[in-house]
Amino acid sequence: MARFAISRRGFCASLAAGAAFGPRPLRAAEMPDLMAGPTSVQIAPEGYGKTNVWSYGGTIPGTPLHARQGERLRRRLVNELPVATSVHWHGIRIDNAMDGVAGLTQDPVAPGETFDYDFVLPDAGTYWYHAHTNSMEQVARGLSGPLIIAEAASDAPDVDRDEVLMLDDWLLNPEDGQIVDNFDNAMTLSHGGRMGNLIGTNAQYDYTLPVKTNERLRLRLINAANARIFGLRLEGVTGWTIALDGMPLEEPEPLTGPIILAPAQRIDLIIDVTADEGDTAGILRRDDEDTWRPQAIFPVRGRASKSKRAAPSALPPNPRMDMPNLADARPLDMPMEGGAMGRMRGGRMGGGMMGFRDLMQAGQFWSLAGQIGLDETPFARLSRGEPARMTITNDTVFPHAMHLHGMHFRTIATDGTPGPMRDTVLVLPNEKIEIAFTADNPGKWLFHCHMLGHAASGMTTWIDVT
Ligand SMILES: [Cu+2]
Repeated sequence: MARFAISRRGFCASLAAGAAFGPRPLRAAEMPDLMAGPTSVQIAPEGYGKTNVWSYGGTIPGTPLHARQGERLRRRLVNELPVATSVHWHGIRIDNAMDGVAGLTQDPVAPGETFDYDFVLPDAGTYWYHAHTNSMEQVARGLSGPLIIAEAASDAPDVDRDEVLMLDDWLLNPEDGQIVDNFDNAMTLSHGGRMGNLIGTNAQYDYTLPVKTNERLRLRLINAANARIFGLRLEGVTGWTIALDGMPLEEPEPLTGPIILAPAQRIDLIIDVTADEGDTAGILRRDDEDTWRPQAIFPVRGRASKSKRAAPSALPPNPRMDMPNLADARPLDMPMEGGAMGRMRGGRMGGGMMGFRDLMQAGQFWSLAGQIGLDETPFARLSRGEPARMTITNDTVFPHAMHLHGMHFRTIATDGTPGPMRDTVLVLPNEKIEIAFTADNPGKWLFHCHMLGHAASGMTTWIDVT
């Protein structure tokens, strides 16, 4: 398990000592490497060989990063890929310079070069990290990993085990089991996005986790897929949702209906295994034919020593979870247009107006508030601390998972009730939703669709907080 070999105090003391003699390079223990490079892993079923992928640390999912709330995370990205890259720390309310968005917060890191990521972790919870340079290709090739921030030891929930389940899909050539490399396929960009033909958990299509009757587990589900929305239900367990996108719910919510997990979203569950020894519990996924297939198989082997427990209590809240001040909030309007079967006539791009036909020629299919792709001018400029409420209207026939960098938001129901804090919200076709947040983190923050092909073909904009 990757943990810091040096305490924060120790690090500051060593920096102070070093300062007397001028700057010196950080030692490896203080800035561990995060290697991004090509490797091959067995993800395809038996009979196929290994699949060539790009990964962090040589594994899929990438090296799991673990730290404790309030600590600093330090990693030296070492780019051993044949292409430039950068790392985004998804959901971390981070120092803007460390956000990893090539072209907005940093230059892309060229092959053979390094970049030092060093930032504070204000929140406990389930996060993830992934490439944010040509992410539609780099994430699909495997560049993502879990980032788990533990609560203070005294606040951690009482569970027997804590498991990370990274859900993903892979588009593999059925002939040779290699990744299909038509990442900018106009058909997928203008429709629902790149869907894999091999779906798995932690890069195993038959992921199996043996459990015991009455065992209590914390499950951290992360949707790392490019475009797939997972519809899930659990069997053989009773469960509660305790956090969404890293942020604790005020009260654990009993699991009744299915779980919808859009790309980049996370959900933390507490589950108690109710199935008997010899039975199978698990997580089922609804497939395109509306049948339920196993996403994670939990064979029940033995009985935990403890009997059935009381319902879990809530996680301790993270800092800065106050409700945004809706009365004084700046209204922002975010219509989403485009895609196949859409009504988009054209939009602003590169400082001028372009018609839909020209946009299609340029491989661009979507707009956010009339703008196609990242522009020099932000979608909105907010003062630090200013509350904002944004109406997002999906005028397309496809769902979109909208992600705000640097700050979490709350959805606001039509009756004004604020929902849980999230960093990614699913907006269904023809749906209109409202989100509200306090612009309490200065910097240039991306706002984009996390269907990564949509982001690459128009659905990317930014908000400037000064
Ligand atoms: Cu989208």
